[in-house]
Amino acid sequence: MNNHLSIIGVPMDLGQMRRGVDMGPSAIRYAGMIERLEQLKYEIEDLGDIEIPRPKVSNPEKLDNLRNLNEIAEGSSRLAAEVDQVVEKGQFPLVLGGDHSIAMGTLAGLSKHYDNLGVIWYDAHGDLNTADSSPSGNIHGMPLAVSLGIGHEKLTSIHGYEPKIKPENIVIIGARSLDEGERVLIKEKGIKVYTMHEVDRMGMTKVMEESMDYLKDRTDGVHLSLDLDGLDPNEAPGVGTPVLGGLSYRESHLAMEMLYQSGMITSAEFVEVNPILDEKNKTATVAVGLMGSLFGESLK
Ligand code: B3U
Ligand code: MN
Ligand code: MN
Repeated sequence: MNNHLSIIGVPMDLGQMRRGVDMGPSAIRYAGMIERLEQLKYEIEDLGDIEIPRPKVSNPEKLDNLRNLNEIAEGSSRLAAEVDQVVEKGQFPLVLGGDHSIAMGTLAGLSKHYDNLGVIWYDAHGDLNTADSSPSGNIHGMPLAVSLGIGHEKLTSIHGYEPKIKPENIVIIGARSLDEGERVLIKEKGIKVYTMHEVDRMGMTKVMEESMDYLKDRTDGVHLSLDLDGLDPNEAPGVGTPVLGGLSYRESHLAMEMLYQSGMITSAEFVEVNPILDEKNKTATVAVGLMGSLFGESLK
């Protein structure tokens, strides 16, 4: 694995309605991320936080069912430029959210460096909505669709090209709350999904083995986009849209350890940590623990 990690914080809370997730990067740093990763002998550069524009109105309008469209597009472009530079320098981008809308910027900065960027989307949700299918108008439910080139032009064109990723290079793990429009898109595009049903039937070991086998031959890099709400809310309560029946702490560590062993992960982001909704920084601490496993803590 790349020995040089560059940390980018993204204090973004405009992709959904619950304030506080913009403090995710602080909460994760406070939970001891840097010390933890330094112990594993990585060279770490903390690039600080991206500046996110504040919306001018306190009750944001839902422009075309896309709440805070302009500010999110602007913040994502800034993130894309920063991620792009990190990859250009040959370093591993580790992005801290912020709500999941930031993945549009991360993927925009990454994907131009790859012919076939793979994506592991670890999440209770599909994040495959468009303005037409979204029940909420919240852009954090749309970044995977946007990265496929489906959605508002202001979002799909971030960083000047589209699409960022191909449907056959995606694996979704942990899904248990998919909207109707998302189900249609998954079928139509043939996106590989391991819902909680499959995780329970097959076990996490098999899910990860299959996912990694599937991505190995078709991709030249794999991004891990880990939404903390993929985990069960008993173990990661500090998230804006908790869904019962999620991935356990143990399954998640196993998944991270297997990814470390595979050596295939080339970038990662940890999103949706909301310290205001959390219990004593538990969710940020879980996120840092998962980073430990992803970067080889128990196996290095
Ligand atoms: N699918 C719903 C809910 C949701 C999506 N992502 C999160 N929640 N975290 C929506 O609003 O698109
Ligand atoms: Mn998500
Ligand atoms: Mn989610």
